Amino acid sequence: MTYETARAAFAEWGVDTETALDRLSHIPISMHCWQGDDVVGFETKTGSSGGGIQATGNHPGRARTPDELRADLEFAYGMIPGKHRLNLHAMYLDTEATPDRDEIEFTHFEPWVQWAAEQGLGLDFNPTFFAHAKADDNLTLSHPDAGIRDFWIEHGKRCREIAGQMGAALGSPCVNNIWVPDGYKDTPVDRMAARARLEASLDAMLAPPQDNARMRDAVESKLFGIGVEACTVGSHEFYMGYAIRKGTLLCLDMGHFHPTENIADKLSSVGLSVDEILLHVSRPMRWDSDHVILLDDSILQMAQELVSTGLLDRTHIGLDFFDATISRTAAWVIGTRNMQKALLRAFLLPWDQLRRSEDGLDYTTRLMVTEEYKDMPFGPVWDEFSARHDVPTGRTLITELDRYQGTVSGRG
Ligand code: RNT
Ligand code: ZN
Repeated sequence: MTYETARAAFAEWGVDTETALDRLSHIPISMHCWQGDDVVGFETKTGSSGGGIQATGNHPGRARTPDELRADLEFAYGMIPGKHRLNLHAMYLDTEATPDRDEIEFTHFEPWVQWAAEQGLGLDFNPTFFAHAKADDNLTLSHPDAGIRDFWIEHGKRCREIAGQMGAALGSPCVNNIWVPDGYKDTPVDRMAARARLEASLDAMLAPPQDNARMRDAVESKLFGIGVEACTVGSHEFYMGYAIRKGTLLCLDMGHFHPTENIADKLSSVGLSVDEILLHVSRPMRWDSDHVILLDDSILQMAQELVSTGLLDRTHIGLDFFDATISRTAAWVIGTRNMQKALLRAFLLPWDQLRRSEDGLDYTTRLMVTEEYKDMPFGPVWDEFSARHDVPTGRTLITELDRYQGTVSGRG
């Protein structure tokens, strides 16, 4: 089917595909660097990630240096329509120097900033509170030892400063997302003390004022992780309260809730209380497993909520998955495009009719429309979007992904 035929089919429902294509081209997705190297980073002394984060698999082609990671990213962005962002973690510094986490500076990230400017990418940032000897107890900002807390507070402060400079250099606010692994394997006796320490550390870290036009802080909650099954200090309630009281962004990671909770359903509630939301779009399988996102119901519902609530303008869409059993570049491309495809489908829904049915308590029509709509020709509209952005689809895309993987398979 041609794009023109598909366009006419949507027009019959009162939907303009051109408007949808235009809206989609203005939505940057923040692609996470850590899918490219299994969350290892470029520090000289690295241990395992810890904190319940685990990439599994040994597919060839893991990026071992910043240059390899940038080459892989350039290829991936070339297979993804539109202009996007890169989400960097502090442990991905690019420098000959060997600063500890409490010594990092903007200069250690300058090659990334220069490259991002050349590529027309925005940058987002994350302090790295794991994969470090001072995080081995799975306690950082909430550690009972003030010395360890201070070390991490200093790391966090430096990251905020680096994020601000990144945002200033690229003319686009850098979202600095704070996630700490802090928690307990077995039932703690004083949760309040741990949470009070986390709160005080966050307050100290966030005290230096930063310009909203340069950087914005986000806080990310979690339900549990491997090794911290009994209690996560930074729980959803903890951070939701914190974000509301302190005016930070709230980060919702789709793998950080009970498996039967619908994260899409949370947007409208959270959006009433916080100014901006950060998403970590992910696919948990039985636990926070961070599988590559599919074009499945959870992603489609997320996109629909973003569009129907009008929260798209106040939401930063970041991705958070890592699979080391498949081509890492293909993982980026597949996942990022799926997020875009979900948004496109949401833009193409006949919202007026759906809202009218719902407001008139006509749930039959609402159900008939959403189900009949599943047969609509979304594919040709997506192909048109990709063609306009010079990006292949279908079998050509698969050939390209295979070809690139062939060039990196020999990496040791
Ligand atoms: C961990 C969090 C966090 C990390 C990244 C690497 O459970 O989801 O966002 O995945 O910071
Ligand atoms: Zn996350």
